[in-house]
Amino acid sequence: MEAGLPLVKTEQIGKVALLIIDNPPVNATSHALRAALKAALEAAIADPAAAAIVLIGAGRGFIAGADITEFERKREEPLNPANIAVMEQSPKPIIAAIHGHALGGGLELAMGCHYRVTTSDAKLGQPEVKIGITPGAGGTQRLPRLVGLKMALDMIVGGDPIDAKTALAYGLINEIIEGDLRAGAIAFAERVSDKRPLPRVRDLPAPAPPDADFFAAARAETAKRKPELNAPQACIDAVEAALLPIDDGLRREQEIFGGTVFSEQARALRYLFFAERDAAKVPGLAADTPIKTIASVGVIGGGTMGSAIAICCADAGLSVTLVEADKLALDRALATIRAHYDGAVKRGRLQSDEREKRLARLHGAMLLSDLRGADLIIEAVTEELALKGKIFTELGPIAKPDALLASNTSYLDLDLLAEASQRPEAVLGLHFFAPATVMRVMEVVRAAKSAPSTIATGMAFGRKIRKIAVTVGACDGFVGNRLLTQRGREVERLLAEGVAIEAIDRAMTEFGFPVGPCAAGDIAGLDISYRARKQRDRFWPLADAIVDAGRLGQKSGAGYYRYESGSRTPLPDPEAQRIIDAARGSDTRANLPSDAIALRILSAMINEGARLLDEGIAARASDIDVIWVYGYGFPAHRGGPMFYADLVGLPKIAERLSAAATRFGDDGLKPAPLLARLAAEGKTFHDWKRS
Ligand code: 3H9
Repeated sequence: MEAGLPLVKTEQIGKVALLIIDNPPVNATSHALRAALKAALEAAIADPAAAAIVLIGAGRGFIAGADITEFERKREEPLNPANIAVMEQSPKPIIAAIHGHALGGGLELAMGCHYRVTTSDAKLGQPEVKIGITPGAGGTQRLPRLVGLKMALDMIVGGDPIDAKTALAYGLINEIIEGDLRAGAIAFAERVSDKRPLPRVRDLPAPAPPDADFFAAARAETAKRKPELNAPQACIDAVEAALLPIDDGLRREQEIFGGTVFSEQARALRYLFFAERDAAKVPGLAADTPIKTIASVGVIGGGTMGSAIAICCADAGLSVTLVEADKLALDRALATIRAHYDGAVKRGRLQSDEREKRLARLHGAMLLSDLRGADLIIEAVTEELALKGKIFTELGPIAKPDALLASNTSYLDLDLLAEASQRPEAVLGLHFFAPATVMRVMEVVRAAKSAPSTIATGMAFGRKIRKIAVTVGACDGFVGNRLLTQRGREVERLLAEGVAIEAIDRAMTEFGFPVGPCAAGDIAGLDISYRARKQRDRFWPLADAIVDAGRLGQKSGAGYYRYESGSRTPLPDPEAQRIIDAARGSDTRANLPSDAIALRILSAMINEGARLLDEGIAARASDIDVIWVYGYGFPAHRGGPMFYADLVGLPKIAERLSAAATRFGDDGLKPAPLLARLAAEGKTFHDWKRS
């Protein structure tokens, strides 16, 4: 028998009512689903034919949580707590049958059931903290009662899910079903249908803290690791409320949830959640665009970047051939890779047998012709057009006919490389960010003649190596480095006005960047941007003066800061400031407040973002944000430069830029036409769509 509610279907199997939650793609508990679930629960509870009720998800998982899109406005009843109340008052046992994910509100609903069974590969978690909120349907009260305070705190403050085996060991679930979940859950339901009293999580005793300073220690540790974020601390407050009688704890949880859900940080993190997923959708690329299979990758160049790219590929199970020009360089690259894996084993991040498997996927070679079998060849040699051009010319006839040819260039003309290869349709840019093993984003650069399937395959390759791939157009610097150049230019202007190096960096770290722009330059190596400027006849006298003084950053022991031998800690260095002051011909200091410095730097970047949208290099503002958050350490809780601009208000950004253009007599500082237009129309970058 089947009764038809659209989002929750009920099937009666013997004496068990099976409630199938079917709200693709992830069974998020939207308002419609919550209402349908309430109706289905009430009907099954009232139905004398049902002795037990099983809740199961259709599709690839149980429930991924609340529908995040609804958090921008007041959510309508019935909310999940109402459904949990119905379940907890049920005189019949209710069993959650979990496969795939039970996350957030999904796990909260499951904990409102009397029993939980899962497949062996199920994952259970409270990831709310990752979108800047606390659990809001009893998770902070029921989870500690089931698994203890320590585990609950780890799960709720960390946000990472646990696997079924761990969940069973901690008492979060009652059984792992081997084989068919539906059949196993029904058999479980039949077994417990007569058992009374019904076990309810709410009836478990409030957990006791393991020691007196348990919560104080958790707060201190979280403040140290995530000083800028509000939600982790709010999560600790909510879990602490589990010491109260359950209804008092639930009330406290609601207050705390209400305080986080509309916060700027939560809005920014929610925005990023969808921005990341939107980045996967490439405008103009048909859904049925053929994607080539990439099983083997050739990497040319075993420097820092090439080695890291090879590691990313080997980590993802791909076979990699790394080509270097001579034996010495090749041995050095392979030793770097081995050292990377040894370090991971030493830190407990990798099992030693897994290290051996990954190393076994890596082969060294010294001839381009060794790449003739590769499905994808990524060139990652020094940023010199002549050298790269020569490689692409040679690759054309060597690579197999359907291979893709990619360059990791950051600035050079991809179309020239494409033409050199004689198969421009197969050429694309794959721009990784340093350190490539850590940074999560990758620009997939579309050259003028890149075939749609080349781009679609580049995006699929990005997913395969667990990067957030973003398609961008080809130009000098693509998206990320175009903004980086504007940031550097504004830093140069601030230095010229007499703002101190440390004041600039402090302003940006106070804004939330892990390091300021000057310290970041020291990490990257100041000679790299210096060379790029010289190639473009770009003259930044102050930045140049630092490099001309032989200060290349961390690698030479001094840049904008000085570094003690073996240390990466930037130490303020009066000598660097003296070099800058000598180059600007003044040692007067300008004392701008941090927020004014940050706004100036960000406005210059935002203006460039507007130009990138206008030029079609970036498809949407959120792509720029994703690239800057995951490629350059822009603070995620601020959403990215373009989201930040919308938050501050485009008129204010435009006004600031106009004032700077007048003050410096530089038309290049004027608001970009798109920014000026949106500001005048009272619109946001988020509203903007390419016509
Ligand atoms: C919560 O539960 C609060 C509670 O305490 C209750 C308070 C009252 N909502 O990631 P994918 C979309 S807060 C709306 O690519 P995967 C997603 O945008 C929530 N939409 O798949 C995408 O759409 P599109 C706590 C959602 O297989 C599509 O589904 N839960 C939601 O790589 C596929 O997503 C979380 O934070 C959602 N909750 O990964 C979990 N989730 O195709 C959030 C996904 O149009 N979700 N979508 O781009 C995830 O972590 C992953 O989606 C998951 C699947 C691991 C489940």
